[in-house]
Amino acid sequence: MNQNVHIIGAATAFGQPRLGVDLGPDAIRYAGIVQRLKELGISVVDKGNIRGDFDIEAGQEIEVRDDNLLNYDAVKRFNTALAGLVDDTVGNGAFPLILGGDHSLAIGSLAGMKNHYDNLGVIWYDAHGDLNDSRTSPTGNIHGMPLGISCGFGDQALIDLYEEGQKVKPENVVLIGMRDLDEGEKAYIKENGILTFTMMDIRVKGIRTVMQETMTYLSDRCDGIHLSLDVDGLDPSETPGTGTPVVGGLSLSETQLAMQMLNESDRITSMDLVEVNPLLDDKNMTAEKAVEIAAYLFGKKQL
Ligand code: B3U
Ligand code: MN
Ligand code: MN
Repeated sequence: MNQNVHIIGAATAFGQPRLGVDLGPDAIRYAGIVQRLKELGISVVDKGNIRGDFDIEAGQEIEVRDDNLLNYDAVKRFNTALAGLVDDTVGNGAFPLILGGDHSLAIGSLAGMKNHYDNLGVIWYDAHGDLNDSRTSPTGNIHGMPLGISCGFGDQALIDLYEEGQKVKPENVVLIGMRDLDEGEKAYIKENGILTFTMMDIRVKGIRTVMQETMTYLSDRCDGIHLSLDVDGLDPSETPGTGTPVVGGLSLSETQLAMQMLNESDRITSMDLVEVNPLLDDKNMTAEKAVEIAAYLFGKKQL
């Protein structure tokens, strides 16, 4: 693992309707992320928050368009700025740790990574596939679309954001924790043969086997591996402070083991830690779990 971490606060709420997820990066800071990583011997630089070239206003009207892509321009501007920062971070030899913020930020983080990796692998640890486009989305919320967009599916200007073309190949993607997939997403997974571990698969195989199979699959084909971890991948009893909780998720201890195995693989190049919403939380426990998850990725052990 790269021991030189740059934290980027991606303070966006534009990919979904609930205010407060833009406060996620600061909630994770208050839960002690910088200190915890430093205690593990990691060099940490906090680059502060990015909001794009605009400010969010509480109670703002959502920009409604007839194409089922809510807050389209704001999402596009925000992610263009984020992609540039991620690109520079990797160019400076650091590991970008992107704190969210809603999951639409992965459009920008993956676009920034693409400049450095031709065969970027992606581990999408989430209750959701985030593989919709405007046609298949039941909500129009772009946080349900970033992985599809990064794979070259959906709105062309978002696909071409920062740099023309698809950022990730569907065959380099692994989905873990799935339990709330829309019909269009299921079809996309089947058509593209995306390696998918539903919660049912995890209950049958165990998280250890799932992570082994994930890394065996990605290791040979990929030059870098980006972990995009949505805290709603965990069960809402563990991480209640998130906008679209789904029961029946991963436990913290399963996630700790998954992170420890990723640490030992020494292949992870970058991470999104997203969808922490302190306004929906209970005493900042979701941000505290997020810190715990990051600590295991960077080498924390129980003994
Ligand atoms: N699949 C639904 C729900 C959803 C996706 N991602 C989150 N929620 N967080 C959608 O709106 O696309
Ligand atoms: Mn999710
Ligand atoms: Mn997500």
